[in-house]
Amino acid sequence: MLKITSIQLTEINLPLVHFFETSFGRTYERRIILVRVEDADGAEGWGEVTCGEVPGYSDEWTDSAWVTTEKILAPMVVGREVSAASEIFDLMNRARGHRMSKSGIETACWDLEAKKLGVPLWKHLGGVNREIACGVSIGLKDSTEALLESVGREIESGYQRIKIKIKPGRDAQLVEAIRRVFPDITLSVDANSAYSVETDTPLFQRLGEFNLLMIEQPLAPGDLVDHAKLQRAVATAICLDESIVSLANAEHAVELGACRIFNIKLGRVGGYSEAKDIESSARAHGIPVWCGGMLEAGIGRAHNIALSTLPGFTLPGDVSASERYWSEDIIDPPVTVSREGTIKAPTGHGIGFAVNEARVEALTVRRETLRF
Ligand code: OSB
Ligand code: MG
Repeated sequence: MLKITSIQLTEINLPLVHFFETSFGRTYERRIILVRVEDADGAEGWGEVTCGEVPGYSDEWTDSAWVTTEKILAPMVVGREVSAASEIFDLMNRARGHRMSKSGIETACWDLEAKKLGVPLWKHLGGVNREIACGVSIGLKDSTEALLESVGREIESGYQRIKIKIKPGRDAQLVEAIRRVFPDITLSVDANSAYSVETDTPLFQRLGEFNLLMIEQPLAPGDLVDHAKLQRAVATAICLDESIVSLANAEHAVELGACRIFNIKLGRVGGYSEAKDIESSARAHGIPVWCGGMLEAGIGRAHNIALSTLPGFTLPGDVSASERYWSEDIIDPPVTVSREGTIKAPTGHGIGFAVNEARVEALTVRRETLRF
């Protein structure tokens, strides 16, 4: 039995070590909502809402997530009794969408449940990978030289796969420049929906010459049909990110032939219940998956590590070391990556990292608690 008696929201402002730029814009500082849930026994769990500061990647953003969680979602969960964390997502099903907000609460409940059981969350989820393979996502830079330098540094650190962001006008020439210096590295591109099948199919055909592992989300999120057209026209595997917000989307993508790989993000799909369903469906269909990132602080990062231990996660994800983002993370210890480009699944209970509450306090700009 699980009965959440309070949900506390905390907004922290956390400057990035280096700005991060995608086809939809540049971020210097994160505004992150942390979710702390507590039950009648005083047990606690932590989650992180992974939306951005503007509705660029998805339609959720920090302020919309705050009011939605406070006024709509938390009241659907606080004081309700369910048999397990796996039922929390369904408690919120009268609210359409807002999956990142739902995920903040849902993942916190899974952490609490694993802590009460006295097991690492990744084991509680059915994880099998004791070490996860790590790649990095490199944003758009001010110059090609800066990009090449960044690629070199990440390869030197041991990361197993490099992904670069592209946007119209800054695509093939970046890939070509990287391939000239690094002919053999495992390389992907992520377009964050910036292209169209009508005008850009020849570009993606040309990218086929560069032995890319995948092309991530070239077209609009809702456009599975156009992704299927593009996948038929190009040699490189298409990976869907923004398009896959539910198990139904994932199965439609497979049926249409819209991609050959999925990126799974906890926030985008509404938490572990849906993420696990997508992972097992993908595994049944022979679709490899990997865990995406949303520039998470430590709590979100810890949840991504747990998710990545599920058996279908066979490709290096975007889960990387805390130090790439933060001068000091909000968890202890921070996430570190081995020379082989791996992260060990933690042995501690729940998410397996302690929340540094003094650090959180110092970064807090607002707090709100909903009680039963
Ligand atoms: O598309 O994967 C994406 C960051 C913000 C929004 C969308 C994306 C990303 C990343 C960064 O690629 C992944 C990370 O390092 O957290
Ligand atoms: Mg992406």
